[in-house]
Amino acid sequence: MAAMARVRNIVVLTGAGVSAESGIDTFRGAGGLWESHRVEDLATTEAFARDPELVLRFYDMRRAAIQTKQPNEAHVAIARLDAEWRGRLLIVTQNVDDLHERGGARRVLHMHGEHLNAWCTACDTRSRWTAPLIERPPCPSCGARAMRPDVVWFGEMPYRMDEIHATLREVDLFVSIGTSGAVYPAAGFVRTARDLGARTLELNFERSQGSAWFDETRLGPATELVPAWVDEILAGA
Ligand code: BV8
Repeated sequence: MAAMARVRNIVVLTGAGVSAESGIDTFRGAGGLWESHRVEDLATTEAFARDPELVLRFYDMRRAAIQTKQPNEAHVAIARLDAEWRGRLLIVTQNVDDLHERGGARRVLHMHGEHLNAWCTACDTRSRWTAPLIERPPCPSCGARAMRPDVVWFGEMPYRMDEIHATLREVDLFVSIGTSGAVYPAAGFVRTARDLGARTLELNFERSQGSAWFDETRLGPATELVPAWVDEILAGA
């Protein structure tokens, strides 16, 4: 990357590609999660209303699966950046796994929710949850058997958007890692950052749908690209 004006504030956006080498399915790649399941059948409030058992089983399977996986070198490198970067840093993840946290990252924002939280539709409480939901267990707070995955479905508003936009307004460097740029509003963040004068870098296995908006795109596996980029940015800090 060409010599940059001093970078102080970084936003990192991650998608399923950062967890792919940990063995967690991506959504749109070969054998991706959605290919064996129609999105419309699983990740919408309508689907949940129409067939709650199907949706609960889908998320129970994925919640259990992530608990058997480990963070990879990309998660660990992002955590090293988090620990050593003296400026502002926000790791906005579209992922609902907990591998950023288990890799050691702290400044993580799950804009699409988290597998390991359950959301009670009766009392609105969110509880840490690692077990299945298919049996409709009672909410720890109100006892109602009304919990759903605490995951943002299509047509639902992603979490903490005000905070994300406030951070993007101050960003100097926006780095997108392992996302296809297929889903909004996340896919639009690069344009917001660019329009506000930030430099933009994409680290991905293949060009994303938003590649044209990035100053630079590096292609390859996250476990190679991300540690190398973190070394570079910390050396120039
Ligand atoms: C909203 C949680 C508005 C659930 C997810 C038309 C009809 C209906 C809706 C829309 C429409 N047009 C636009 C919309 C809006 C819609 C949308 O964008 N749809 C798309 C499909 C067109 N968006 C929404 O509905 C959002 N909400 O707009 O609300 C609103 C306004 C007011 C009031 C209320 C509401 C909500 C979107 C969130 C949906 N939930 N996930 C779950 O996980 O089950 S989205 C899902 O896709 C994932 O969370 C993921 O974040 C997201 C994007 O996928 P990626 O992470 O990018 O993964 P993908 O497989 O696509 O790509 C992986 C990439 O990694 C690839 O590029 C691959 O090359 C790369 N890779 C693979 N291996 C590696 C690698 N890179 C590096 N190393 C490797 N080893």
